[in-house]
Amino acid sequence: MADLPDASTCYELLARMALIRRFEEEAGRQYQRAKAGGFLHLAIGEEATIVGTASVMHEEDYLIGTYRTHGHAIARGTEPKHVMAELFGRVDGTSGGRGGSMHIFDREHRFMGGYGIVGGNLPIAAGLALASEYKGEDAVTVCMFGDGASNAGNFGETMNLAALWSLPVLFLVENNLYGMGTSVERHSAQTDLSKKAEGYGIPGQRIDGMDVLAVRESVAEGIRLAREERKPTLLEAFTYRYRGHSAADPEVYREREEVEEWREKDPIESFARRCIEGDVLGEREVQEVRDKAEETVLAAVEFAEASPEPALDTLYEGLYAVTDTEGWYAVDERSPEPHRGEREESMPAAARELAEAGAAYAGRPDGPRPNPAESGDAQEGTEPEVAAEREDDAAEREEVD
Ligand SMILES: Cc1ncc(C[n+]2csc(CCOP(=O)(O)OP(=O)(O)O)c2C)c(N)n1
Ligand SMILES: [Mg+2]
Repeated sequence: MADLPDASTCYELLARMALIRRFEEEAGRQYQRAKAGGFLHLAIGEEATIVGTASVMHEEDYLIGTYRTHGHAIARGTEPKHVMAELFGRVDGTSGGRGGSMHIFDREHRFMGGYGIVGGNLPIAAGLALASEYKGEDAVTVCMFGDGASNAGNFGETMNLAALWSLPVLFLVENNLYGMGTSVERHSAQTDLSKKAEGYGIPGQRIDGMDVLAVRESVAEGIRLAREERKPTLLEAFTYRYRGHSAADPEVYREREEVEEWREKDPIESFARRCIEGDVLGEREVQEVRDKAEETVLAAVEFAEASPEPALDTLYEGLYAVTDTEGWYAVDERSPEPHRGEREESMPAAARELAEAGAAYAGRPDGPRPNPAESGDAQEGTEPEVAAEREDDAAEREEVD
């Protein structure tokens, strides 16, 4: 077991964990009151993994996580009131109120999200590390993701490039034993997740994610290896979420006894006890930590309530869209223009023509194949023609109406 650090470090670790716990309990309550919209994934129980990791990162390092990251942002230094305002969809939220719970983002504190696609943050982490490399920065990227995410295809792609290019990155699996309602034994052939990147040349280590000091020790070494030796590592931290996967989870996949067993290892209670028994903190200081957390969180709710909703005329701000293309934008090997079928909603005539051509072909497999490379509008559709076709379509729609 790692030795207790000095009193002020212990105080700070305990305070950060207690703040995140209280914040998330309140977030859950506000969600029930319909003050926070969208989805809500709480990491109650996982505070030691989160705080232990962030506490040994340098200011210039990057952290990227998943959709369960209110605590990660707070651990990185984001003010709780801005996270709460984001949950409330208000302008003072970390993403201007446009992202909500899954998209907390704070560039100033180098917290790079907040990512809703399972495993989607992995390649981004490699990209951040590559960017630091290009810029000659000393920064290390820490990428945290779930046990379920270790099955995503881009896990392998990311590990390969991270090792091949000697990127300054540390990967940390928050193994809370479940991907939604599916246990690790049922979702991963290799249940020792720390071994999952070995074949790519990335060594791994299993750690106790409920022990903030154990997490600190291993993460600090992983970060050192990344920073000084350009060697990525994969840490597997065993942790547990006491609440359901999201706010709506009947939790039929686990026994109450299992949750109770893990509650015995509560990362905050156990660390507070250790600090008191080790004579590093007193009962009074532990209570002070709780009181301060309460105060900060209640102030965060008040702040979020008072923050206005984004103005309606800013609805389209911050959106990326290819403005001269209808439908979604498609690029293929033929040409970069949009292709037939991709405008079907606004061009029913073109869509019908295409469908008829397909049906004709289906009936005559040996007959002439409609070839979009020759007959597609990328080749033949000049702008005026396309505009004329749209007008026809519009006229047709009016007739139907
Ligand atoms: C690519 C993708 N597939 C499926 C989902 C739906 N989904 C959301 S969370 C989740 C489970 C992920 O589990 P894990 O990686 O262990 O993270 P945890 O929720 O336990 O923190 C799934 C399958 C998604 N968001 N993205
Ligand atoms: Mg999980």
